[in-house]
Amino acid sequence: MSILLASILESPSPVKIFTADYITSAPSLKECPDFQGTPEMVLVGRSNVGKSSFINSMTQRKNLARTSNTPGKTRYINFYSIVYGKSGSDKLLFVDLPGYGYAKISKAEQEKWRQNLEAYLGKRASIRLVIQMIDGRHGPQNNDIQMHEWLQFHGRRVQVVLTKIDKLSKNEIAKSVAQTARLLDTTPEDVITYSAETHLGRDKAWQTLQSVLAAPALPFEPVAEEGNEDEGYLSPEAGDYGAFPEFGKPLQSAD
Ligand SMILES: Nc1nc2c(ncn2[C@@H]2O[C@H](COP(=O)(O)OP(=O)(O)OP(=O)(O)O)[C@@H](O)[C@H]2O)c(=O)[nH]1
Ligand SMILES: [Mg+2]
Repeated sequence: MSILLASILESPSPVKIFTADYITSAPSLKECPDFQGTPEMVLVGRSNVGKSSFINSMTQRKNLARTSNTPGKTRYINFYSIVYGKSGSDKLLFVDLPGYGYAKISKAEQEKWRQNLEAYLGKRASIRLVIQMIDGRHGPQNNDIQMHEWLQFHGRRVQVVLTKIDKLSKNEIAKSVAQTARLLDTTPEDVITYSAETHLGRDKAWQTLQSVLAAPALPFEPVAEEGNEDEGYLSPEAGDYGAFPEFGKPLQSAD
């Protein structure tokens, strides 16, 4: 086999996107439409980490999701419908969430968002994967670790993505991956490094989404109402993981 042919076979061609459309924004779980089981791929992470930019990069659209230098741009639970694949028969939803760790909103609003997102992430049956985004320059912060543990404890499949790696050297990327794997108790191979500027990591991210969709969904039990100790949600064993990250918590380094 020629070297050229071998390299073409090895590097997958970018996933073909047929349509990528904004569908709706829901203020809370109750207002989220029923998409008849269409799998939801949910973006979580601190404010300004690059969640909306990731959606634009993955869908090869410049302005599908609203991005901004000002943290706190994304409000509500935003649904984007994507039709992709060889023949355009595959469909998924990207769900863009407000970022946590943004201190400049009122206490009341922070608490409202914490409750809305906890309910959505804890109870929505059609979530197939939570894509947890972490700024590659800073590594996981305490609220990222808290979110990671909460998601895993509640039976969510989680894919960690390190963002903004175009701002890092190769050496810095390797260090950031190692630190992330250590703090989130995963392996470096399981961490995707991504740049929404250069689209580095896009093929790997799509491969991951496709293999998640090809695998059976994890068995899912919606979390019980907050504060209902009879349901086990706030049982003593759950204590360490029962706390959902606060929205306005000041950023702290975990390392
Ligand atoms: N250099 C670089 N900049 C990025 C990357 N991803 C996002 N940004 C920039 O980071 C800023 C925040 O990006 P957003 O995608 O709006 O972040 P977000 O996580 O959706 O933020 P919130 O909606 O506030 O939670 C914007 O100025 C983006 O252009 C990246 O991979 N590389
Ligand atoms: Mg956003």
